[in-house]
Amino acid sequence: MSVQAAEAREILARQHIETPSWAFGNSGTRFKVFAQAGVPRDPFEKVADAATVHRFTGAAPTVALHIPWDAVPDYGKLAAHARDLGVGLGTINANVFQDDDYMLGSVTNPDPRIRRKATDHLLECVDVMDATGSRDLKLWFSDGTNYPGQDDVAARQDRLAEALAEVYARLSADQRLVLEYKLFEPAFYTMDVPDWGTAYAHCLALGERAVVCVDTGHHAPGTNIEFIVAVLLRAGRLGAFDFNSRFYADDDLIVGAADPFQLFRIMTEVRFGGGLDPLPSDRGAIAFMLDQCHNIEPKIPGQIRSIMNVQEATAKALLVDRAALAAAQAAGDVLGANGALMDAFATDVRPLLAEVREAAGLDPDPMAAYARSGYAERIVAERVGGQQAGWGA
Ligand code: RM4
Ligand code: MN
Repeated sequence: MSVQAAEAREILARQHIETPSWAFGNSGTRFKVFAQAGVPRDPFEKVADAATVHRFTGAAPTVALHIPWDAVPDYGKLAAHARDLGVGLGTINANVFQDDDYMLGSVTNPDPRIRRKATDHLLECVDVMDATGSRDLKLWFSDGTNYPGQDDVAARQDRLAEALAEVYARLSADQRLVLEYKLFEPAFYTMDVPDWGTAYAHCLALGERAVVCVDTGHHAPGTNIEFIVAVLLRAGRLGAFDFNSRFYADDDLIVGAADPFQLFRIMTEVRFGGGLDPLPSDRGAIAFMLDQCHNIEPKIPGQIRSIMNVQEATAKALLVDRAALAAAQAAGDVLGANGALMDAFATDVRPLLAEVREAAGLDPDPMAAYARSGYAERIVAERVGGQQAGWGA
């Protein structure tokens, strides 16, 4: 085995990808939410499904929560339940986009009462983090305007900065604020955090534990996401990924389904920027997360497939011959340099990943192993009655 393949194996063996609790609940578009049999009724069942994804992939040891979708009276109990099933609770995602009060915005709302209410929710999410031991608070704001003149654009930035500063000050030294941006939707004229530059500017003002989340679905068509990744990594502010695929807008499809080449290019920049290097502790590590909805496909296999797609893109990125690439770049050999990347992308990495799984005591084919396991049939039989979880839009 080449040194390159040996190193790739080692990095792949410890790659972690967080699953989102909401991927296991019912979801849909604004036209229809299709309920699926066996869907979790509560956060405990969501965690059980996340643990099942980890059982077959060995690569998804944590699950992200969304508050209040996953609100429980006792977070210690939920964390213990997760531990019993072999996983941990990860990022806490705040939700200030589903209350009637937030029609004109949450932390940027012109009404100070509503701003207070929204900021208080964010602070409560930090309380949840304290109870779950989570490192990251992920903030995505639906705030924005639909019409020119609707509100003062700069004043909204001031209100946002004020709320973020209050939340940042509440975090402990080992917690991070992860700010996510999105180009448009639900606001269609201005979003208050529309792009990485705005997110980065707020993070710079806050301090070094404020970092940016790149949700791969949250860009204009044709955006060079890997460039953004390289720039943020260089600045030490790439905090997290929300992985998903888009054909048109924020489609939330399985990562790597629409454009595996783009995912490869992203993971290549992550590797080059040191984002896959071993760290002394997990404190500064990039959070690789899925943020997806499985509207028409079964959810647990959808998550397993997503993990495998990220692993494949990562494996290909790790197989780029960096020495050959650097030599070609230094010599101004445009086609040679491009060829070094394309050779890696063209490699079938599935046998390598199968070996990595077998070495970890896993089935080399997680999709087939899950299908054989009977888990899908069991949850359909057991989860009868009650109210299925869903994102409630
Ligand atoms: C948003 C954003 C957030 C996610 C919600 C459900 O579009 O991507 O990360 O928490 O959707
Ligand atoms: Mn997201």
